[in-house]
Amino acid sequence: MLKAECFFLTFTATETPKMAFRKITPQILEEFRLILGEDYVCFDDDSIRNYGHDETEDFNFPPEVVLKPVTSEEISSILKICNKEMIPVTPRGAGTGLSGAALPVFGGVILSMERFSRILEIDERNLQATVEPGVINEVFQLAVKEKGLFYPPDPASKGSCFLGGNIALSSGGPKAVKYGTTKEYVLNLEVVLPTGEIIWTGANVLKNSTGFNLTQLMVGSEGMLGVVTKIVFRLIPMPQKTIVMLVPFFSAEKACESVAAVFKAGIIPSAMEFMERDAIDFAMRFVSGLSIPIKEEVQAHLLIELDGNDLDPMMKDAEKISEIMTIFGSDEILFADTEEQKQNLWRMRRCVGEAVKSHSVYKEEDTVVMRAELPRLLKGVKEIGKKYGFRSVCYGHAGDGNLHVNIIKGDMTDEQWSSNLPAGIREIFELCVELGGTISGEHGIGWVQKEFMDIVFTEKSLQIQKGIRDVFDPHGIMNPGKMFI
Ligand code: 2HG
Ligand code: ZN
Repeated sequence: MLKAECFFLTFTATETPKMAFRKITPQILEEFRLILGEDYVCFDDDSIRNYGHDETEDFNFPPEVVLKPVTSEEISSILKICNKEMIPVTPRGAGTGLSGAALPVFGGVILSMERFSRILEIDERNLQATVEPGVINEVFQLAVKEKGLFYPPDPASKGSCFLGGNIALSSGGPKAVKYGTTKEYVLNLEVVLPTGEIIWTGANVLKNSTGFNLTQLMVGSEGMLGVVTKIVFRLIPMPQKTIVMLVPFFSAEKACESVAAVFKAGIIPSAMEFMERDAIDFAMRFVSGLSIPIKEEVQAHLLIELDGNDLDPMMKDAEKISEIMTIFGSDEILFADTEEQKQNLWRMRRCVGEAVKSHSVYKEEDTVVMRAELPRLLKGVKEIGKKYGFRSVCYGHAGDGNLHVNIIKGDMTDEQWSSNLPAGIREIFELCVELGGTISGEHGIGWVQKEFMDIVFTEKSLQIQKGIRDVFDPHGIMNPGKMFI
């Protein structure tokens, strides 16, 4: 027994082994019921199954219990118990994540933020809003749009993802190329720490040079440093007009090459998306009523959007873009004439991820490089695929240099899939770093990418990141098993 105890003592919190955690006892369950009420302490089969997965491959890890708090104080009481009793806690938003960040890999508590669903204030005087983390992204966008205001971050899952999850993963989406990602809009956060204290990380101001930036440290921390319970966002005025164009190319690499040329010409589109031929084919088959004529020899498309309030300069930019596209061998450009046509083109782009994944076992990589290196990244991905025998479908936010690489199992054997793939993925990520990039642009590290963190960070850098986590979470109970091996 002594040896076992010594074994526990040699581990630091960031390497918390499963055996360091304890099971939830009936007494602890009773304490949770006293805090939340019977209805919000769930361990029925459906809850255990439904809250054991997110949108990452087919992983499912059963939690011991699903807790549904509605106040910061309730969360504080829960975390104090879990911290004392060494019970792992996985905070969960809508479960739309793609890197396994919300998987309860050590069982324990799923802390669902679904009841934190209030928009607390839209401050039109200061162009700010205070919301709870369980508000759906698009619900918030539409609420501020009614007041002529704009919250730009728009992940593909905006119709279902929670703002709290967008904070946890530092989510992006098509509009990031002009407006930036979630982190650019976060001014202040109320956070319940793993040890139960409730803090605000910053202030509701646009400029802040006061102490370390705990607000930005929380963004992208994947629920490992605490539970966000209030968010103060900055907002901007809503642009009134858009132009949307779908540009076909006979070469996918040429499509990628044309991207940097648009920005070099001084134009910043509000979206610049890339879809390989397979991606658009999958999408058109996946969503009914969405079909556009595509020539046999077309290999890729760019979906480009311009926004603003004055059509004249926007049209001039569109003409300039058309000239540039022609230089890179584009075919005839489709301009969406009506709002409905624009919506349809966006519906097609937004369903690509789901459409591609519905076809086969897959591995999704969220690669990102300097924008002008996109052609070399795409070429490299295809060469690595040939070398290891896997097919990929590529699409994503070309304007950000953020390419989603969906590796498709197809007819690879299980043996090939499990033995070849990690080496192939590692080569893709090494290429990203070679091209000035990194291994995740917006989906995060979570459970599925943690083995590749050494490609990007030195041991010292990883040690510092783990040390920061230990300061926030000395017992390693918050979302354990994520981001670091
Ligand atoms: C997108 O850009 C999203 O479509 C989802 O980031 C990507 O599901 C995916 O592969
Ligand atoms: Zn994306």
